Amino acid sequence: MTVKLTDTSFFISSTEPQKLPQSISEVAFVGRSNVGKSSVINAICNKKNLARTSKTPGRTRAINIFTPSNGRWIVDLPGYGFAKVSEEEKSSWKQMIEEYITGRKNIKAVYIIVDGLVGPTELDRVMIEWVRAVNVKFKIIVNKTDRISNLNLEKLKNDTAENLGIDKNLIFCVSAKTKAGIGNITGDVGNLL
Ligand SMILES: Nc1nc2c(ncn2[C@@H]2O[C@H](COP(=O)(O)OP(=O)(O)OP(=O)(O)O)[C@@H](O)[C@H]2O)c(=O)[nH]1
Ligand SMILES: [Mg+2]
Repeated sequence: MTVKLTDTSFFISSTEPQKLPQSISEVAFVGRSNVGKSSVINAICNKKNLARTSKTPGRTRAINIFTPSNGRWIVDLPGYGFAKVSEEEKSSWKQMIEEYITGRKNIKAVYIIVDGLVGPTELDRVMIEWVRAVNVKFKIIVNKTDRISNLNLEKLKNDTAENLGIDKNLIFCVSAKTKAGIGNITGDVGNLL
């Protein structure tokens, strides 16, 4: 069975992951601040303003949960690595993200979004290592491909796979702006949920 994402609506927002109920199934989106987590969620659900997006990094400050169908969750997490946030706030976000991910029985995958123009950063590697260590499945989304001149999707996928030392099949190259490649994520999320 594949879950359709077109009727996704906002469910709840929380900064206390330990108080969240369990879901039937869920997927979460993580990544550095401003890489387009909220934009990708809007794109896969084909909705403009489901998740709040912003030009200013640090927009999403809580765990925001959306649901395409009762008990099935799409989870937008705050971004990591935003320099302008105080150390205290950074560490509280880190704790919130880690507590959330480790507390979920039915999490099917974490999508780690990286910036197509910047490429994977040290923080992204740390995140990958961490989700591996806690035994949660992950996939990589390379977003903002519209900003890459002379885009060669096959090469981008190969280079990213090599760079991160992971299987090519775990990588999606997309643009939340133009919607290029977004259907593949919609399908993948629908299948996982
Ligand atoms: N060119 C381009 N811009 C994008 C794309 N996706 C997102 N953006 C822009 O990037 C900025 C950040 O997008 P968000 O979706 O708010 O990013 P986020 O990762 O949720 O950010 P935080 O919640 O602050 O961590 C916005 O100005 C978006 O319009 C894309 O595919 N291409
Ligand atoms: Mg966001």
